[in-house]
Amino acid sequence: KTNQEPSQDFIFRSKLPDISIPNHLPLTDYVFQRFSGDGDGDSTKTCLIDSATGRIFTYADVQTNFRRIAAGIHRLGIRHCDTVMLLLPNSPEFALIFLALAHLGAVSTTANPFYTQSEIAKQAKASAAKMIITKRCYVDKLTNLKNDGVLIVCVDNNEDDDHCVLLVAGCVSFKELTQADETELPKPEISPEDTVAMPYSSGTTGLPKGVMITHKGLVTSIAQKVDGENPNLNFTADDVILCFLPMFHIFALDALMLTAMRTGAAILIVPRFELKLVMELIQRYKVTVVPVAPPVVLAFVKSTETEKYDLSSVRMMLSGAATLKKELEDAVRLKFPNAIFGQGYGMTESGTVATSLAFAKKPFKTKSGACGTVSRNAEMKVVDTITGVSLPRNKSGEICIRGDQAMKGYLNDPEATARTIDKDGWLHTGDIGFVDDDDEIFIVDRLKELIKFKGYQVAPAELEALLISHPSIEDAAVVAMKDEVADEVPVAFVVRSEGSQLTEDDVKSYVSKQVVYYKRIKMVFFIEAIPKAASGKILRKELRAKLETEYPK
Ligand code: 4UV
Repeated sequence: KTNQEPSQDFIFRSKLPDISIPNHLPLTDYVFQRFSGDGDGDSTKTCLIDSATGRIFTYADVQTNFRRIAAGIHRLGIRHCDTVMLLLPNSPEFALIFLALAHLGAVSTTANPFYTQSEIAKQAKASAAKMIITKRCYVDKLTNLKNDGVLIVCVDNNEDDDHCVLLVAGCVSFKELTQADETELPKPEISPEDTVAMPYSSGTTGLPKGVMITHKGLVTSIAQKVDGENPNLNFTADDVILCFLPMFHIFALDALMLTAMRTGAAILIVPRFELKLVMELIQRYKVTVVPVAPPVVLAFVKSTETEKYDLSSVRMMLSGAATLKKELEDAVRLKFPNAIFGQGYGMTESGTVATSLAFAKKPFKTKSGACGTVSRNAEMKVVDTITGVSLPRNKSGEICIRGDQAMKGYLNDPEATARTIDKDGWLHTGDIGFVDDDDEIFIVDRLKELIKFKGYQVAPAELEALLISHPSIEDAAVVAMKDEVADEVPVAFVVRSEGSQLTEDDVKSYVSKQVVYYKRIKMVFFIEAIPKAASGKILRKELRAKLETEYPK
């Protein structure tokens, strides 16, 4: 319940009691704790299923493979605290290599394999990646990086191809790296404060930044969900958990992949979401847990074919990464009558902020539309966006979170870190919401400039930088426009240079050549000047209001 601390802060906590979290352990030791020594896990159980090929990796296979791959990567010169980019679609290789790098004490910077050459180069350079692990089909986008000395490793390489180092070739011949001897690997000295994962996120403002997530942070985040007598997220060793959400994003990486592994569940890996295929897989593998993002919920709700498949095995559906409308939540429940439906709410920087207590082993009654209740072993407060004063229940303000699960900071950006995590350790999410009388969180708006296209991040500052690099563009601002399918799409306000005849199509095609599909500008509005505050800050609220009044859809 709400505590009134001496500072008069209203602090919200989970209804579940705090637990002891072994966050001194390196990530892989913690995740596979039940499968080592006298642990109660059955190592012959399936851990990973590759839906594309039918390959299966047991818990024993996964551990042997990631240890060998770690030794192989070490042999190639990667050391403790070095950064390696994972540029892979959802696949067992993604999981094995992420675990191998964690085991080695190295850092995985995860990126979308659909990124363009320049998006990949920006992240690889900013993160100082020494190696990029990818597939042959993406190698063409890496030529410049290769010339700059970054080692490119392909998981599906052929022996006769010499422009890449051999890593994994199909399911049987785990070559060079998997043939490495794991006993060769010197025991890595991993500190709980070492970074293990570094996805990129624009956070509350500006360009994408490297989010330093530590071993301690991830262990805490996983434990908050699945450890304890009454786990908040009751995954079990009997579960088959579907993974089509992108593994490079924190939701699938943390709340799905690593969390599932801690519990001994099986993870059915799907390269990308395709409704029919997913329904077929649910039926074939008797999938029990389906983590989703709101556009997937919409696809299920709109489909006229759900009745053709036996979806009755699904007992849990967890949505996150973007706003889910109450009506949609109510509608999807009808399609999965045996499933509990609820939301998780998180942020790359914060770890999981909240998870529905409907998923607990001993569940609580929850409401449709709620984003869950704050995670155990963490604190939450809601602050007035102008005064910073903490607010009581049922009052909307900026959601702040504090706990060991949060990031260490942004790579090489102490200013952005200080803007996000204040001196008292509160991480400011940039989301507006409130906590109701039953401790449930409702997100009502976003203070930050971030745009979310189907849950994917689109940073306005990144697109604005691209736009003003065009010789015929004087100034530009990018804001979100509401969209039924994608939730939000980026649209641009553009000030043409004097005498320029630039058209909407010119602007769109200029941007689309340089960015992944979901960052493409959907509409362009030419205006005289971008409204700005005296500080030079774009007045986005004004532009959003303009969209609603002057350009209604
Ligand atoms: O940084 P990011 O792309 O991160 C995410 C993370 C999502 C989750 C969801 C459930 C989990 O258990 C978990 O560990 C991670 O999306 O974007 C963060 C922003 O996305 C919006 C909100 O604006 C965040 O600051 N967002 C995320 N989840 C929700 C949401 C939600 N359930 N409802 C509304 N907005």
